[in-house]
Amino acid sequence: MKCRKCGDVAVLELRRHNAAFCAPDFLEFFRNQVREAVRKHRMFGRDERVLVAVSGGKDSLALWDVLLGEGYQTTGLYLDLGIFDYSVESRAKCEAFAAARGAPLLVVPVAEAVGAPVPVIQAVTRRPPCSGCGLSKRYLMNRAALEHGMPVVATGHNLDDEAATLFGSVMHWQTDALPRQSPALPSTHPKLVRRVKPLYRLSERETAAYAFLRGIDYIVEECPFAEGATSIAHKEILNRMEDASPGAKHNFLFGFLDKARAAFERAEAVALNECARCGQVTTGTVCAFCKLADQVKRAT
Ligand code: Q46
Ligand code: ZN
Repeated sequence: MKCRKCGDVAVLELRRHNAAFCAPDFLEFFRNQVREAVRKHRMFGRDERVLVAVSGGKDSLALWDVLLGEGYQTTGLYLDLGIFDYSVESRAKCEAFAAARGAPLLVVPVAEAVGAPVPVIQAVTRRPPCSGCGLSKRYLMNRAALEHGMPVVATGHNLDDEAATLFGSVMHWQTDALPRQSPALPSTHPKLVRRVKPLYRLSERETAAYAFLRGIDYIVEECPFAEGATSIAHKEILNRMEDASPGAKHNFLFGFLDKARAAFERAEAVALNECARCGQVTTGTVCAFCKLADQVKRAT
């Protein structure tokens, strides 16, 4: 196998691109995909401060690494979910990454914000752990960005994540979720920051290769609650399709973004209010996060 760019020995074959690359040219290919994502969706500019949500995993640390290399003004945000050893280890990976690069990192413990860590929230609400966790993460990312004057939050979602989410939404015809499936969600309220996913053009295998080749020390274990999640089943199905037909995931996601997404956008905008308690954006009177925190407070 030879590198498509320079003809040297290739280290990685990308079947969906019908190409193979040596290490330096793969890294450049990877960065180019991020540049293209940022450019195409006008994710952020050089004059803007970007909050990069990091979990300690390969995707978010690879993203931060690329953005630092590109000279963007970034700050990391680690949300400490309080999920046993997984959180202890993943926090240490993020802190070591930030310290080695002299990059600023904010750490927000969910237990302080909500009143209890994710496993306790799960027990109190008797709902799947990812439900309270996901809600808290979205809320706290936005709040941290607002508090620190940053107009945009970037997350490490990759092509596999996005294709699996789309697959799940289509399987259940969650038509209100479909318009929100986008590499870049604009700010629709002064208290809602932009949300962007600069890795959406890159597969999980590619972010793993990037992290490995860049010597990034990341947490390999998944969150213990991820096991058995339907998103993992959807990823497996898509991987089988990808094996049989390279490019299947890419075509599924990009076809939706290019040809179908607009059809699901609602004509009328949803009215947004400020939560009577915390002032963050909600469609009701009190936001879901404040309700969750109340429920936790009553039970603990
Ligand atoms: S939502 Fe669920 Fe993740 Fe939270 S509880 Fe773990 S798996 S970390 S992406
Ligand atoms: Zn609130």
